[in-house]
Amino acid sequence: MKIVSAKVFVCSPSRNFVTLKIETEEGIYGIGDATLNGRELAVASYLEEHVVPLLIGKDASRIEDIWQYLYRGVYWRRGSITMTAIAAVDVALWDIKAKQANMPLYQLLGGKSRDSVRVYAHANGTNIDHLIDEVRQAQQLGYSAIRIQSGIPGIKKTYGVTEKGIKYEPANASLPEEQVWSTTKYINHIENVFAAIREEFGYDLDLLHDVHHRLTPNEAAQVGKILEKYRPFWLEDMVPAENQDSFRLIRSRTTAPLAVGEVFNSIWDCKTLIENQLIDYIRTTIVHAGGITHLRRIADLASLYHVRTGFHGATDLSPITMGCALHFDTWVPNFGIQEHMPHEAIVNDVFPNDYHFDNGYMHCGETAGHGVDFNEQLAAQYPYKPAYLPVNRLEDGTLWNW
Ligand code: KDG
Ligand code: MG
Repeated sequence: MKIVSAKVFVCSPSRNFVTLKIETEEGIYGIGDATLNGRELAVASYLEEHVVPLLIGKDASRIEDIWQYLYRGVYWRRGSITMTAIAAVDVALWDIKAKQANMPLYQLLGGKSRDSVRVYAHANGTNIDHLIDEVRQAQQLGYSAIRIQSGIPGIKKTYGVTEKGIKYEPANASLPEEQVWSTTKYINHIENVFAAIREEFGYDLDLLHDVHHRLTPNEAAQVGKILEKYRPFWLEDMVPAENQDSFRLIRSRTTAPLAVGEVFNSIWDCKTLIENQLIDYIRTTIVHAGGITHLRRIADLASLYHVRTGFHGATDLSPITMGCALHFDTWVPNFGIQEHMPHEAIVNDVFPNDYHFDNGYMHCGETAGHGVDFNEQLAAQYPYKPAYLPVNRLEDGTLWNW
């Protein structure tokens, strides 16, 4: 199973995606996602300049050894660019191995732990009435878990809340848009949001909420205390987590379940959080944390401490990551929930895939491999466009966390 070529593609069918295709002497190929929103070309160049030359001639079946080669064999370990590049290689190699075995990926991982994968939807309202409409629409599609985000009175634009009709804020500015944040205005409003949704829909619906790193640990503890009586499924990314110990303060003051980790890129970013049971859900994804090989280690560590998975699944992760995540979710014993934001039709045309949504659950499909392909000719019609996510400032102009 000698690797004879590895090619990197950057395309933009509605948003940017970086894709790695590895081919073997036997003609079996594998596809990996290498998309890092807003920093796409850095990963593409890392792969092209520094990884592809190392892969040619290697045995594609030695997934673990190639992973260690790209991780330990490089003096400069970890970091989002390196770990996204390693993930792309790893996923492409698992795809090849599963195709060679003529099995869907979940079978290679150990087989099914469940019949289907529970997913949560996004509901974003510019105000509470709009949010109620969005929650109702998601419920009608069959979702029983919904992430709720609301515009905040007095703030022009709030993270995660888009114009009516647009499902998600795209990274679409050629320079970052600047937005404003006020913790006081947010804390004054957030209880009204949860109270209104519970009043309208009752307690059968699981509600999730993402704070996107905006708070300090003490403010996060206050929000947890305010919201815990509305029984959130989880509160996500309440604080930036570089200082993992800061979660002790939040944890000691609230029983609201905590989720974190979509920006993490290795097991070392969540070791303290997991071993000290400071979180309930780990959101670190296959594409940004070294692929399936490394995510298995994170999930196994988490399982020792009653921490469950809740993979990031926003539309800036390509369908390759979604397909792989669904295979992983089908197998992993300590599965919690999977984020689901449907891609636009053109994205599914460029990345034909075998997964499907049905009444609040997803199914990974039975195609050999991870079930996601890449249409190179179609992709070539959508060249890369520079695009940034917004940045965030406090009302006095201080740069704040995104
Ligand atoms: O690239 C950033 C997005 O993926 C992120 O803003 C989405 O927070 C997010 C989520 O929970 O889906
Ligand atoms: Mg998030």
